[in-house]
Amino acid sequence: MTLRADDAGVTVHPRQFPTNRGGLCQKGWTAAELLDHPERLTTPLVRDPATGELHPASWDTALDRVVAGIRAVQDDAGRDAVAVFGGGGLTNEKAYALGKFARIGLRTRHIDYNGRFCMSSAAAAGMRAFGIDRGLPFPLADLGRADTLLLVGANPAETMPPLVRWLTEQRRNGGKLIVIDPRVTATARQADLHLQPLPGTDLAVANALLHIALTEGWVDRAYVADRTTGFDAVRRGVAAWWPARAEQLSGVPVADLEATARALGTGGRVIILTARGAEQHAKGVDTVTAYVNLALALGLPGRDGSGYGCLTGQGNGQGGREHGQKADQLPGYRRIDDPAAREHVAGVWGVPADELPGPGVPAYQLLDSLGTLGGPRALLVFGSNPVVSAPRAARIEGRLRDLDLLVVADLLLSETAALADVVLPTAQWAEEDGTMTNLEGRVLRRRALRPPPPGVRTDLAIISDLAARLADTESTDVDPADANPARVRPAAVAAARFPADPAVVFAELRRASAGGAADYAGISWDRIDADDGVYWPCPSEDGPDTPRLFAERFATPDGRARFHPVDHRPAAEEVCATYPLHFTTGRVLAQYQSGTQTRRVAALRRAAPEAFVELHPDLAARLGIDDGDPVRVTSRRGELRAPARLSTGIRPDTVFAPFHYAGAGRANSVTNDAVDPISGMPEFKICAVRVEKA
Ligand SMILES: Nc1nc2c(c(=O)[nH]1)N[C@H]1C(S)=C(S)[C@@H](COP(=O)(O)OP(=O)(O)OC[C@H]3O[C@@H](n4cnc5c(=O)[nH]c(N)nc54)[C@H](O)[C@@H]3O)O[C@H]1N2
Ligand SMILES: Nc1nc2c(c(=O)[nH]1)N[C@H]1C(S)=C(S)[C@@H](COP(=O)(O)OP(=O)(O)OC[C@H]3O[C@@H](n4cnc5c(=O)[nH]c(N)nc54)[C@H](O)[C@@H]3O)O[C@H]1N2
Ligand SMILES: [Mo]
Repeated sequence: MTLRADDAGVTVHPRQFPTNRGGLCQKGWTAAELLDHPERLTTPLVRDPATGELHPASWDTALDRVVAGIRAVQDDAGRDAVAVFGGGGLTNEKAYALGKFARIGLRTRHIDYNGRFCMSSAAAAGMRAFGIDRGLPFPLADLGRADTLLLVGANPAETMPPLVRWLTEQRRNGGKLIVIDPRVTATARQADLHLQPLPGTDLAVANALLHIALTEGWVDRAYVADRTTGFDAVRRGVAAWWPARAEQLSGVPVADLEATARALGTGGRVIILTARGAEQHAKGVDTVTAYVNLALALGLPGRDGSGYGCLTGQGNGQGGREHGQKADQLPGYRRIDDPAAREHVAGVWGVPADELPGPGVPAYQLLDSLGTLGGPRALLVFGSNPVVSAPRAARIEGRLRDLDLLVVADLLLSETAALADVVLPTAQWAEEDGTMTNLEGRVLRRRALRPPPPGVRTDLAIISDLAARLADTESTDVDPADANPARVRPAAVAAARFPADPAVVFAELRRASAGGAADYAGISWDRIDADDGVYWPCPSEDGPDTPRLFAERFATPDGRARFHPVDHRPAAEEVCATYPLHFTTGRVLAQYQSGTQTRRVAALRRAAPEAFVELHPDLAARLGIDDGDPVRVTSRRGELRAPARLSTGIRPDTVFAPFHYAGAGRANSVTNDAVDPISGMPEFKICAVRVEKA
């Protein structure tokens, strides 16, 4: 199968590749249509203060405006008055350059990225249990061999179509697929067993599953004794989660809990995977931890063909979280508050370690502080559209409007770019080289197929240009205590520090990551080509890479995995008489993320033209709503208007909407901005609403 997008000059053809076996989803093969889309940005835009409108401008004008704006707020309010917001779709090279630019170009502590809305709960749970965060600690192909595969809050049939081949293979091999989702999704329809809990009750379900495994004697005592610590507290905690109690809370029948526990506890090769349905909660870290506890008690992690993993979402969801876009992080998955990490990275960057700022704050907290007293007054956005994708989006939209300076680098005029003072047109996937790291921790090449359109620069070139201009205008009165001549950086030095060539950036990333958890030191572009991808950690060029983690030890100081006792707690917002229904959100096959790109592709627009509100026919009847009727979903924060879509596949106490749309159909007008205390993950997957015919 080879598909060619009209006039794009680029042909996207699936090739035989071990990860997806040549599979490519509809979004993949229509992506070429965007390359020469009429709405593609090909010139910078600058807002005219008199008219308030965006006008085309030269790169010089646009970049001068950015630099003047940054200088103004930093001179007035200090370096942290400028913030950077990145994205998990950026290549490793860009994510790395952006983190470095924030820390030593802008010298601000404020950088975070949309992965906080995506991967952060599973990442934090993985770190605390295993001492490392790699989505899958084993190759994807293991899924096809699993006797039992449990998917918790994941709908790969719509969100990761290439992965479905492994599910099919698993079934063909006689394996059992169990899906936990409040909706009968395309994935749940393929399952042998579908558990349909109330949103936000996955933790209780996991504790009950472990309770049953303990009662039935399915816990792997030898593994627990040899390879883990902390089981006793977990055992005591789950003692209170007898199955009938979990049924009462979640609505999952005891018989289904027992059947699931049996399949996991007696299944041979067993894999447990979580995705956003379980993770995007104010208790996301604890919920993932409950499934990790279950996996550890059954002796799965590190056992051949078994384990726990998280289905990483964005194009570079894994690599994007390793090289310094996170508020608390330096390249190689190092911590910015670790003195040894600071020394190492500052050495690679050629600055004194004490010049590196400290940790910033997680994404939602950052966005919510913009333009407020003491908060950042300028924001640079690369690869995200928070006006659509942030929780409680109307409030965040207001924060963005309060900024002195909003700069957005994008290929299209996203809803966030439309609010910007300066919009910088950037290259996209087919127009630049780089690397991405997939959910298996496998570093892959992304190749330029053609140059960017005239007038468009790559993100790396934009960062390089900005660094040079900032150095040129560096004022010594930013911080008089720092007026040290050794720190003055002329433009040429700054530009050399921020090379625009991705190959040069990758070479530096390798050195910066050396010795870190996500060690890329031994990964060269040539080796990636030769081996069809290289799994980190890979510390030396002539040494092996690491397709499988945990076979002998975990990445903790004592080599043992750590149990953590976790208990169910209610959602941050519970239903009440005024807001009696549960609202949850997610994705549809034909739209991607905030929709900037996919809402502009005709075939995808036809397939999924507008937002909808999915509700059960019994609920609809009670509310006097027919299929297709316009409905209003209201929460304490705002409302969403979209046509009703009746489905017996959803619980009658829960309504669902996709989050891909802007305007009246924006699901995030309704969502709750409560966040997980450990990961900073917002509670996208549950809040309380009222539904009416509009
Ligand atoms: N088509 C398409 N594919 C995508 C994307 C896209 O936007 N569109 N985005 C990519 C990205 S960045 C990501 S992160 C992944 C996300 O991939 P998934 O995690 O598979 O996607 P979601 O639809 O957000 O959530 C999965 C399921 O969680 C269920 N759910 C809701 N609340 C709960 C709950 O409380 N408990 C449980 N157990 N389930 C619940 C929803 O009904 C939904 O079916 O997809 C990636 N792939
Ligand atoms: N209610 C609700 N909200 C959610 C979720 C949910 O399940 N429910 N899921 C959350 C999740 S998991 C995620 S990942 C976020 C995603 O939401 P966002 O962070 O908004 O991510 P995208 O929509 O992918 O935005 C990417 C933007 O960057 C642009 N872009 C693409 N490639 C590049 C590039 O290389 N460089 C630059 N400079 N720009 C580029 C695109 O055109 C687009 O405008 O949404 C979160 N929001
Ligand atoms: Mo995501």
